[in-house]
Amino acid sequence: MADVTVDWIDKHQLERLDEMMIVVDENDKVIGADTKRNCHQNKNIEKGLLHRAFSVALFNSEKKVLIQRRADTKLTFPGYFSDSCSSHPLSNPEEMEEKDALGVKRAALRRLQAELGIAQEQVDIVFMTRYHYKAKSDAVWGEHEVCYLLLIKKDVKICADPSEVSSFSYLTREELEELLERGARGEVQVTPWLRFVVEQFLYAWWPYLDEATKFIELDKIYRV
Ligand code: DMA
Ligand code: MN
Repeated sequence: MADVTVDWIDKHQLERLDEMMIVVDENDKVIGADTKRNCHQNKNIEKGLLHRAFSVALFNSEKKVLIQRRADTKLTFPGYFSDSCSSHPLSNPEEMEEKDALGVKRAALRRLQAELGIAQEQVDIVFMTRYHYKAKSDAVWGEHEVCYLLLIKKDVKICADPSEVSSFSYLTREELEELLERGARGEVQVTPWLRFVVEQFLYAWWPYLDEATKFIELDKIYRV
């Protein structure tokens, strides 16, 4: 800890830096475990440290997608607009279970509850595909993940935790396009994975949400 400055994060986010991530190779094979703190430092990422993550796109029955703005106290990408919910499965037997991506789905349920107050029995999660990407948040911190993209179609009751999420809204395709354009003009900050997920997947899925399972690619890992 002594070698890193994290003066914008609060006690809650600081404690979360001890969470144990699942360390994987580029094919998503588990090769170990390491802390959230170590996994998100650019100096370790530059040496190849890679961890498993997930990203949720939640659509309501009006076919609008839930977008959150990350709390200003988040370690990485504070205050950025992002996907419905993103986080990491933890290195424990329940969240490492690979059959039907059960471990990642359990982690998603845990974080939907923690960040957005979404009751676990409310949701049915579909594992769509994976993408491998790397992005710097600042000079010290960044992301390097094999990320499971999860789809939820459900009207849910939300009660967001302000230490995780500063605001949220449901956007149409046009409103999301406008948000990404504002991001490109530097008027707002948008996470790199939100931009990738929307441009690579959501624009294509949107007209076919009722039959989105036809887009499932279980064995593929997109390289960003
Ligand atoms: C990590 O998200 C996952 C991706 C896809 C970037 P995060 O920083 O929101 O994780 P957490 O909520 O656990 O801090
Ligand atoms: Mn991460």
